[in-house]
Amino acid sequence: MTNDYPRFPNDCKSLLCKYLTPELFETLKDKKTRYGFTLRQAINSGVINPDSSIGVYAGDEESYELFAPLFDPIIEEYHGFTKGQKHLSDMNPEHLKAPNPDPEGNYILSTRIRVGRNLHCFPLGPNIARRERLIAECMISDALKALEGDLAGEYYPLLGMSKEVQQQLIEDHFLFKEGDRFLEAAGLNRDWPEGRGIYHNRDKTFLVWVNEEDQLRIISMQPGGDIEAVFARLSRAVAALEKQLTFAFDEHLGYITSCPTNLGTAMRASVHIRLPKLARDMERFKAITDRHHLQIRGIHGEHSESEGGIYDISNRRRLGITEVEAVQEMHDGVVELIEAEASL
Ligand code: ADP
Ligand code: CIR
Repeated sequence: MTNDYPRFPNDCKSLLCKYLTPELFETLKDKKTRYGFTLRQAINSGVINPDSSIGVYAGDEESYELFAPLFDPIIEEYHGFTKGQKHLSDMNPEHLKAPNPDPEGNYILSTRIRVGRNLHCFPLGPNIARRERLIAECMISDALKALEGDLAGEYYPLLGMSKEVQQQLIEDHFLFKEGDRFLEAAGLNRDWPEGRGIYHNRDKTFLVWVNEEDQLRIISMQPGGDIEAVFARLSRAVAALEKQLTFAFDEHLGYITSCPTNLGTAMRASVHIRLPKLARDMERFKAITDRHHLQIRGIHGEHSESEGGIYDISNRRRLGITEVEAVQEMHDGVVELIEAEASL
């Protein structure tokens, strides 16, 4: 047994700490995918950041096979999805029954649904080479140029964007932030900002992030709680992009993403919602979100805090359920959260 097993603090709660035993480390530590990705790279984010909730990233599709003894239990615990299951997709907006839970606009500030996608012929972000990232950017921006109607827009590379414009886009919840320490340790910020950018239509209701955590984050968002309209726009946009790009997909794991929490639908459907009274009783708040498999985030995305009683509420599970089911879970939970807030 070697002594290069990583040191984790005693109070470490990440799924990496939970499942990476010294024995498993020993079994996997010398393996390398065809694209050259290793266990040490896969776990670096969780080793450097022991406060990670998960702590692992894949460098390519093969990582999920080669390091399966580590990834599988993490995937199972996060999504409640087991090895024998097959992942099914359904992005048909007609199957969704999600009328606006807040037609008067008292609680929901905005709705956003995103999916992650990666090109099937490239390694994932943690392992992509500089030249490959630039080629991916070129392929994606070309595909975006062909979009029409309300999806038509412009691609804005991060390289050359003024700091003021970048900061404003981040504050307005349209653009990814810079310097995320979890992504940094995963190798996802290499050669920053080259190869990264954002596409959006005129109204900023349809956006695509290029080469952040995944090669594409396809986003539909708008003020208010019209979840059905947001989903329908996303579904249309994904179908239009699929005509031009081939995305990495596996029958068992669904859409392949760099973080195992995004596998499957790669979908996060969220509302920004004002719940100041319920927030004073976090036990009740969490009982509702747990029952509906929802995640609570702060107002500036993952690892941020709530401000003014406003929360980001989204589906937690993304694999082993369809896109329609993921959005339905979010909708049904939000209806119950609003009922609870209104009763207080
Ligand atoms: P991701 O959605 O890719 O998991 P984050 O949690 O980092 O990433 O969120 C990205 C950005 O999207 C943040 O600025 C966040 O505040 C914003 N956002 C998320 N949900 C909503 C929403 N329902 N309305 C407006 N902005 C949102
Ligand atoms: C972490 O482990 O905390 C980060 N690498 C982010 C994990 C993704 N979080 C999530 O809940 N979807």
